[in-house]
Amino acid sequence: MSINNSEAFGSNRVGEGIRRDNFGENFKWGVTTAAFQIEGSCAVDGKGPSIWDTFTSKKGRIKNGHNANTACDFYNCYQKDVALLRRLNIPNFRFSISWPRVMPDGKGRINQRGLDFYNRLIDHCLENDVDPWLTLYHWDLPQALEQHGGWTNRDIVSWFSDYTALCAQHFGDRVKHWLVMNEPMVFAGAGYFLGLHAPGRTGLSNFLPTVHHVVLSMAEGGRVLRSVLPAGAQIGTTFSCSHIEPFSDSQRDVDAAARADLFLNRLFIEPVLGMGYPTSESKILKRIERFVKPGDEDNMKFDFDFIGLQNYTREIVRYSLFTPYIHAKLVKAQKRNVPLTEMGWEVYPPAIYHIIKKYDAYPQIKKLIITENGAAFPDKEVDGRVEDLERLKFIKDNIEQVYRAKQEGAKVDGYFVWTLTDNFEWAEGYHPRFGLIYVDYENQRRIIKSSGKWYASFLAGHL
Ligand code: GCO
Repeated sequence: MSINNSEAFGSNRVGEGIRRDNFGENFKWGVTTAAFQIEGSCAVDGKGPSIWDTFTSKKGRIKNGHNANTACDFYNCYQKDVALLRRLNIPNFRFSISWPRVMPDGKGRINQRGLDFYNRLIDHCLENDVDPWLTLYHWDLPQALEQHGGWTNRDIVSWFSDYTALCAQHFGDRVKHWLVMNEPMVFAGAGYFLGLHAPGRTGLSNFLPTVHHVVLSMAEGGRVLRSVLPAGAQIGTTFSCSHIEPFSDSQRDVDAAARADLFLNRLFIEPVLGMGYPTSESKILKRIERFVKPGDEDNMKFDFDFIGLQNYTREIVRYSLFTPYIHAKLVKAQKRNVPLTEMGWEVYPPAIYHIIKKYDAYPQIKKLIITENGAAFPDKEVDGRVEDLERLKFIKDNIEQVYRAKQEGAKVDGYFVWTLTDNFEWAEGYHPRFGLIYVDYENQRRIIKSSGKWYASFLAGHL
């Protein structure tokens, strides 16, 4: 199908007529998903419960009381979804392994039926010329480990290391691209400080040890992968990144924006790059030192082959006396009279350009891949069609901004849309739809949206 972009969207200032070819042959195009958000089958074939199974079963945690017990039924429908990937010409498919599916208690016992599922999925991708990109941790910690303190317990570094080794041993012969963690700041911040995500813990006493153990595990995961995987495997990890601007030029707002940047954009990556935690710039963060043991500084580092950046919007930050610890708050997009997505996030494609430039400036980073970018809009199915022109424009505009950065010499080498099908959006339940493909949750019917058709044409080189 062809969509008349110029008619629908006017002229493109940034990337007039941008084509896949412009990015070169080695640029990786893909789409990203996460186990808990799509798989369902939460208690079959020997899978253990995850902290998200527990969290979603508690009253009042998820909007509309939704859970992910069935989600997109990907566990049973994976062949159908891989066929859709093919139809959309998407060459790279990023998905995550559910830790409790392969190790029901998080450590020790191995669940062969869980490993078999991922073997089938990986093989099916390869048979269809789709390259699997595997994320080891996309937030669904085994509940049994939470019973032992989860990420707040330093022993998790060795639990995670064993889990990583298991995956590397079983899938490393076929999977070439590996991502250790997905967005540590989001799961540490929302899950261990604000209590909005699983496991629902709050406060600095949970957050700070979590940060440190996640950083150690991320680097350790990298080392384990490097030691087990065949030469040539590409090892990365991903970070949530928000382009931040101060609300005004006042020194107080500028300083507040810098503090927000420290937590949202620098906290996890700098120790991994060998720069240590930015403790000299934050009194609160200095308290993390009580969890750091001799030798940790070295073990926090790992030389990743690529760094995944995930960006959705920009944030405007202002000084706030009443926000504990960081005295900075986000000025909600709803109050700024700007275009919004269904998540209430500002539609601002240049954010991804600024983010690429920001991380490109770290000389230690070898390669950047946009491992997630996308948007939720209120999709409507009309006569079997979903005309999501806002999402189409969002993705196209963001790709143009990636190109802008690439043309200026940034080391960005890939772009993955979040996400293939509509799915379970964590605490927001099923209401926000991010997919290139619409899901009717009543009957698991899929409908390729206009954005999906556009991406397919773009990837085929027809645009
Ligand atoms: C992420 C999240 C995704 C979200 C997406 C939209 O990695 O950012 O894990 O799972 O669904 O970001 O909020």
